[in-house]
Amino acid sequence: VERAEPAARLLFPPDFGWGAATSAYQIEGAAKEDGRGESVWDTFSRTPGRTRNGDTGDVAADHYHRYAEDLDLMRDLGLRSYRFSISWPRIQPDGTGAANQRGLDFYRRLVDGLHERGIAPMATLFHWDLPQTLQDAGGWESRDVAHRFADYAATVFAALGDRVPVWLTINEPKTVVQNGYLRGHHAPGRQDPDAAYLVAHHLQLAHGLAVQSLRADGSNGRIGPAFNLHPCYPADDSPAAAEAARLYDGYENRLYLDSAFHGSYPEDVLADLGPDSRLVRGIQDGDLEIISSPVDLLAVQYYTPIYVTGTGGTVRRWPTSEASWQQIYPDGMYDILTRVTRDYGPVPLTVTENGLPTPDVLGADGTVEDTGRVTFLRDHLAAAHRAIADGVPLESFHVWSLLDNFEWEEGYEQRWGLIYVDYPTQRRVFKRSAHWYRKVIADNAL
Ligand code: PNW
Repeated sequence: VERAEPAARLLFPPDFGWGAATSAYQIEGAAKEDGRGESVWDTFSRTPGRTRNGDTGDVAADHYHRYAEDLDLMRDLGLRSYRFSISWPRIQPDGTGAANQRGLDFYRRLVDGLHERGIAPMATLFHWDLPQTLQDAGGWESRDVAHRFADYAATVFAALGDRVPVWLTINEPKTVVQNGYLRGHHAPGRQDPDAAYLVAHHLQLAHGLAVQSLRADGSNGRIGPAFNLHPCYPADDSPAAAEAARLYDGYENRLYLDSAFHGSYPEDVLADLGPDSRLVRGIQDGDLEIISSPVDLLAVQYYTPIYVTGTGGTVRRWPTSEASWQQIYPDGMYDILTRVTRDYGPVPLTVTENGLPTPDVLGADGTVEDTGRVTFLRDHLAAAHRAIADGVPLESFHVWSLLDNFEWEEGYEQRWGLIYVDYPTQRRVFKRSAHWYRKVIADNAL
């Protein structure tokens, strides 16, 4: 069937930051090189039974050695922005003390290579690879670790502050809390709700202290938090579902947004946790002022909505991707971007992650036909475009991920990249979605 008229093109703002994202442990490999220390993810992934097939990030996509080739791929894709993370144990092998120069040099080479290709660097300071030494000293349950993070951040700003325009503090504090400390399927593998929310507080404190470190450093970069936000909808029309969805939203979203942007924790969550919770007991005078230190932007990561029943359970309404937790719902992108603008703005927004895993195979003809990813990205970008048209100050959008990589407890089986990685040879192949995205970027339009 032929369409009578071609669909209208969706033009993006002239300077829109088309991007892609990665994180250090998921792509770098070179786990024992140039003085890198060990992180909680080395420990976790090397523990039998923790990851699919026992996969670890020891080699990953070997980006530490292949970064120059990867930079050329980013240039070929036409990226305007590249979001990566800095490995804390490469900079401070034991989580404290003098900087490891060889670690800093790697990121300096990467950042300079981005500038040479006209790509703006966006650096995340912490994407879950806590130095193991700090875990041994209590990890994020220890308030002191927030201060260690601020020192690490200051070290990074001193070395790279003149050449990184955008910094993100902590990637998805919620995922550390929920997956690391509630459900236990991420490092450090704990299942302790009371510890989990104290960890949330210390992660938020670490964020605020790092913002203050950047201001003290005096460099020009902008800084903000990176939150994965799940729109929480009532599963039905009952008042009970509405109320349960609201509390769910407190735990998923407002716990982090309210503290960082309004300087308070949500009353409903605090009441639900109770006065004896370690979170409530762990809040000291002045903490919320630190946590709500003014930021320059808010980074939003959107993957899935959640539908909450009257008893606080969840149900599925949309098809899931290969990731069982992900329901495919593009309108959620519109809802979350407009909601944060309404409730926490005005603040410039960047989408720092959006994507899905697909069952990609490298064909005999050398192509990878990830049509599901093309549809997903097109629909989510259209929703983001609609949000921009309705006044949301969205300045950039980063696909998760640039490359196939180590998907945490799922190991290498889930492929999230625009670019296929043939792990035995480390050969990179543009998937159909990469060719599609290159054209979107070149046209600045869908
Ligand atoms: C993000 N959820 O994690 C991370 O920032 C990435 O490192 C990761 O590879 C990517 O998403 C894909 O999983 C998430 O349960 C983990 O909704 C869990 C959820 C969302 C994002």
